[in-house]
Amino acid sequence: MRPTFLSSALLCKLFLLISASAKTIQVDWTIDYVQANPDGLFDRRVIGVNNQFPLPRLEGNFGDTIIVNAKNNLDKMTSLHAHGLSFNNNAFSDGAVSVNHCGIPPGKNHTYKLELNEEGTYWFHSHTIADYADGLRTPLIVYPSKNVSEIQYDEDLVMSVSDWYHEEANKLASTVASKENPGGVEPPPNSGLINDIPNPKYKISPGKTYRLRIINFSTMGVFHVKLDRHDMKLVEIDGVTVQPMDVKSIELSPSQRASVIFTAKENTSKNFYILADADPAYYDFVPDYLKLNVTIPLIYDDNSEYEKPEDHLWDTPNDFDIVPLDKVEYKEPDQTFVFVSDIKQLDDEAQHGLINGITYRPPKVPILMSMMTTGDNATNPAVYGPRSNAYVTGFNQTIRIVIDNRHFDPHPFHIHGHKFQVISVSEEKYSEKSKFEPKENWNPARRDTLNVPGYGHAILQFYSDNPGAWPIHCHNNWHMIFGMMGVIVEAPLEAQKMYKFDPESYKEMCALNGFLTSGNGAGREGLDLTGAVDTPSGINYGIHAKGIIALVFCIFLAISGILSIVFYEKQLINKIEFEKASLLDHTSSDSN
Ligand SMILES: *[C@@H]1O[C@H](CO)[C@@H](O)[C@H](O)[C@H]1NC(C)=O
Ligand SMILES: *[C@@H]1O[C@H](CO)[C@@H](O)[C@H](O)[C@H]1NC(C)=O
Ligand SMILES: *[C@@H]1O[C@H](CO)[C@@H](O)[C@H](O)[C@H]1NC(C)=O
Ligand SMILES: *[C@@H]1O[C@H](CO)[C@@H](O)[C@H](O)[C@H]1NC(C)=O
Ligand SMILES: *[C@@H]1O[C@H](CO)[C@@H](O)[C@H](O)[C@H]1NC(C)=O
Ligand SMILES: *[C@@H]1O[C@H](CO)[C@@H](O)[C@H](O)[C@H]1NC(C)=O
Ligand SMILES: *[C@@H]1O[C@H](CO)[C@@H](O)[C@H](O)[C@H]1NC(C)=O
Ligand SMILES: [Cu+2]
Repeated sequence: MRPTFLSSALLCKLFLLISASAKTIQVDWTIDYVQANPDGLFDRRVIGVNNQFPLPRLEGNFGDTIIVNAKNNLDKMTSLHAHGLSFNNNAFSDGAVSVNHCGIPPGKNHTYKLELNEEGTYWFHSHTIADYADGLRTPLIVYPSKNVSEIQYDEDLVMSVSDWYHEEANKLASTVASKENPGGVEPPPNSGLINDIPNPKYKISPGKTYRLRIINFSTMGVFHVKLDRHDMKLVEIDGVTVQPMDVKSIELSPSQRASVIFTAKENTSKNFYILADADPAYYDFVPDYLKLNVTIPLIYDDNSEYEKPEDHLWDTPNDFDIVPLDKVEYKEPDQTFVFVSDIKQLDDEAQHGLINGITYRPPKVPILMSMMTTGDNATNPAVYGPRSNAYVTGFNQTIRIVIDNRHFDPHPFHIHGHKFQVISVSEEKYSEKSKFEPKENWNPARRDTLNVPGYGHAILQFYSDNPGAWPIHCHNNWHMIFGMMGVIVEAPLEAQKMYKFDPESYKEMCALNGFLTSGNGAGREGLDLTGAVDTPSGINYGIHAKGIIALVFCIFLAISGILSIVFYEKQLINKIEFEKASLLDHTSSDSN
């Protein structure tokens, strides 16, 4: 195409602007265990970087590239993933073990390349078992290329919220999976953490305008955040800049982000609090020691007194009222997938996270590598192996995904590689007749993580312009460990043209983590899947009648070994009753 004089001049100017300032930022990270006491209550071993915890923050401007040269000094495999970045043209750096990567073996190095082509608030975390719950996570901030008139502010503030365990979450992941935990209950955290430190506080200056970027690092907790007695305007969700909207409170599910703008008061005679309340409805049970409501000082003057906070009404904006600043109009889908998500028992007498009846098990060859090495057969989902939950899309298509949640737990679903449009979220059971009304000129909210209500459903859409292999999984880390994951195999034939892939160059590193680097899901040619990972399968309802359920929360993501848990049905029923009760409690306290 020959650009016109005007547009080429413009493009040239833009390019010069970006390239003049675009930098490559190199960081050296040695990942290792360190001692830390992040909640001020308990000293423990955590996963840190360069002998530090919390981790160094990653930040850059739009157009920059961050190169992370990571050395794994742990005694086990680990990995790193930049949550929310699209990795367009860069799918091998997404870091999801068994999907587009093999993970970093102990003692080895790997270099991740993060191209900052999307501005906003992201986070960088491990994608291996419970490593991120044990500390391997940090904010990743991409500062805007230009200041839009709607969103003006003087300074950035960053706040992470998360739940925290005193026991190592990686150990919990294996005891959750043993006879020692007969209830099969997801372990409740010991505390809530802000910024991964004991006594976080924010010092602000009168009259200044701030952008507070909030990131939810939680394993399972949902938080409601409010700046007491300050007006908040929502301007970003999950890396998508939105038309400013007045909000009273912000709810964040695990891995979601939001930015709010607020202006500090002119008067420094009082200090205030930021309130971050964990929602008890999302825990199996709330132990006495768990402090749900955390307050963080918002300091104008160290000598001023604190104003007692007003009641915090959890009044979060609805995704359907949020409008992205850049318009992407709603389209009818070209291809639709329905994902029935559930947690059920399979023929190994164990309980698993399921998508369309299949629990994800890592294939012998990471899916992106099969995609690159199976020629035309890459468009056949069977090629990726029987437990890979692979769904193949075309190129440049509008893809619709329906998540039909058949379980009582809500699931915060996350897709790699895309910011999807939120088309519908409903507490009602999904059926073919489930309807939503597309609005005229609709510019639906876009985000990368969406909470799908218990026994409800959600509909989301994205445009398949990013060839690669992208996990779609529940970001409740326990559920992900249970295998609640599928993989979008996006435009495989385009991916083959786009990437040069040499299986040899990955062979050594992958072999150390138990992976092959070419062929189908079994590492063979064509559709010969002899020896592929092919268990467990079948839903065994018979066991219920016998009164005993064995719950094996099977592996996930290339972690070797099976996490298993055995428990009695009675305790499962107790758990369900408990969840119902706490939901009821929550609803009644909310309406007070
Ligand atoms: C491995 O990574 C560490 C930490 O970034 C760095 O200091 C070291 O030089 C790297 N080693 C190699 C062989 O690249
Ligand atoms: C945006 O505005 C802030 C505050 O005035 C300034 O620090 C920043 O450099 C501006 N960014 C750009 C890209 O102009
Ligand atoms: C973070 O996600 C957890 C799990 O869904 C949720 O309980 C918590 O409220 C979220 N936090 C925020 C600030 O939204
Ligand atoms: C600052 O606020 C306090 C209490 O809200 C008030 O008593 C005082 O008069 C105010 N001072 C100024 C300079 O406005
Ligand atoms: C936490 O804050 C919410 C909202 O203000 C309130 O309804 C709830 O009772 C508080 N919970 C506790 C345990 O203090
Ligand atoms: C896909 O979309 C891109 C960007 O709009 C365009 O350059 C390309 O020609 C399209 N390819 C196909 C096969 O539709
Ligand atoms: C695709 O699979 C078929 C059936 O196994 C096989 O005959 C064919 O050679 C395969 N094609 C490629 C390109 O591997
Ligand atoms: Cu879930």
